[in-house]
Formats: sequence, C-alpha cells, structure tokens
Amino acid sequence: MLPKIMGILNVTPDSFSDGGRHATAAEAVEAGLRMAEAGAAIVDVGGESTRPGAAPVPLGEELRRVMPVVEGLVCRGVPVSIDTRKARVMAEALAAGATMVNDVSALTHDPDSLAVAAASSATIVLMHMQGTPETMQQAPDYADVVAEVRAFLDGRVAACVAAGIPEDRLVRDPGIGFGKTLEHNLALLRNLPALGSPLLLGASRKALIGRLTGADVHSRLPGSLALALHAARMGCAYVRVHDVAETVQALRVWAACNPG
Ligand code: 8Y7
Repeated sequence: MLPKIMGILNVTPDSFSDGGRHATAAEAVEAGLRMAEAGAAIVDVGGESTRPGAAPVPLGEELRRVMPVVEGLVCRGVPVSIDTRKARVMAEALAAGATMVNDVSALTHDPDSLAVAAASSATIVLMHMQGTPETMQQAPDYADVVAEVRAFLDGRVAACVAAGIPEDRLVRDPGIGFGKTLEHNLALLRNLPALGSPLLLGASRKALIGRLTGADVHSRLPGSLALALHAARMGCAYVRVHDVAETVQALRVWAACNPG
C-alpha cells in the first residue's frame, strides 16, 4: 500500500517554510481544498508553530486561527487532522468534524488530551520529541536513538490503549527534527520498520535536507520527494508533506515500478 498523503496547512504567522502565506481563513481553506483535489487523504491544520525556538501560542489565539479553517474544510467535505498540543483545540476541532489528531507531544503536553482523544473516534498521531519546541535543538542526546524512540512510542501506545483508545486508531511518528541531530534523524530513517506500525513520516522541507545538501528551505522539494519515496519503501502508512501534487506524482511513478 502506498502511503496516504497528509497535506500540511499551517495557519500561523511564523511557520518556517510557508509562514504567512494564507492571509485569511478563506485563503487557507482554498489551499486545503486544492491539496485534497491534488490527492491528499487528509489536511493537517495547525495554528501553533512547533519549529525550533518557537514560542507557545495562547489557547484563544490558536482557536481563532484554526477553527474557521477546520469548519470551512469540513463543510467542503475535506478530511481534517488537527495539529495541536491542546485538549480544548482537539475537542473543538473534533466536534466540528476533524477525524484525526496530530499531537507532536503524543498527548503528553495537556493532561486532558488523553480523555479527549478517548472520547472521540479519531485517529491519533503520536510523535516522539526530545525536550520542547523551545529547547529541543540545543543538545539532542541519546545512547540509542532507535531503541529510545521505539520505547517512547510503545509507552504512549500503551497509555492510549489503557485510556480506552483502540490500538488500530494509533499512528506512530519518529518526529524527524524534534530534538534530533542529523545523525539521529538518519538512524531513524534507516530503521523506520524498527519503530512499529502504522507509521507517519514528516520530513518535508526539513533541516536535514539542508544539512545533507546545502539547499535552503525554499529549495528542498527534491529532497522532500526522495524522503517520501523512502517512506513508501519502508512501508509507512502516511507521509506529511507541503507539496501534495508533486508527492502524488512521485509516489505514483514509484508504485508502478514497485507493484505489490
Ligand atoms: C511534524 C509534525 C511538524 C512531524 C507530525 C514541520 C506538526 C515542522 N512536523 N507532526 N508537525 N510529524 N506528526 O516541518 O514530523 O512541519 S512541524
């Protein structure tokens, strides 16, 4: 099975690679609609930048950013994922019709988020991060990054199952770039199947592509496509990408060459 595509729709003034592109909620909804038309299985709406060093966003501001976009997309029949660490934002987006929760803290940031997730029928993405967005890239440190990320994800899956979320609604994510050096990221990428399944890979336009090639953030589409194809080869269930149409094309050609 080819990975499903999660299209990235940032509604933040400061997101690192497409910050400030959508001036209004209506424009953001249009962009999400175009992603769905291009082949995204789901559109991930986020109102809090989690790039390295980013400051937290207050609850009211995050809700004002994401809710009109979530509602607009649901209205048009686009499947929506809510990218948030806050239980209230999850709850409101789920009530408005979102069907997936993408939490870079794996439901650890907000003490209410496990209960909100358990009360829903949404798919939950559990991502690994070492530290917090404010500090995570200062001194990433692991004895065995693959084993430690695996153990963290196993622990979060177990906590979710104990809270009543069926395991078939849980997706694991190594959290590329979240408290990781280039070497840590590469160790994870080379060993994705060792992390369990189903997996989501988010590597689109990330700094590791710049570290490997020198490409600046606006010139990382080729590296992003290489990583999407790698995710396909490794059996990932989802890839989280900015460039939906380009990723669809790359995956379709790859799939024709790799039947079954
Ligand atoms: C990821 C993510 C980001 C990722 C998941 C960016 C919100 C930085 N990266 N969520 N979010 N996985 N699940 O480059 O890798 O988009 S933010």
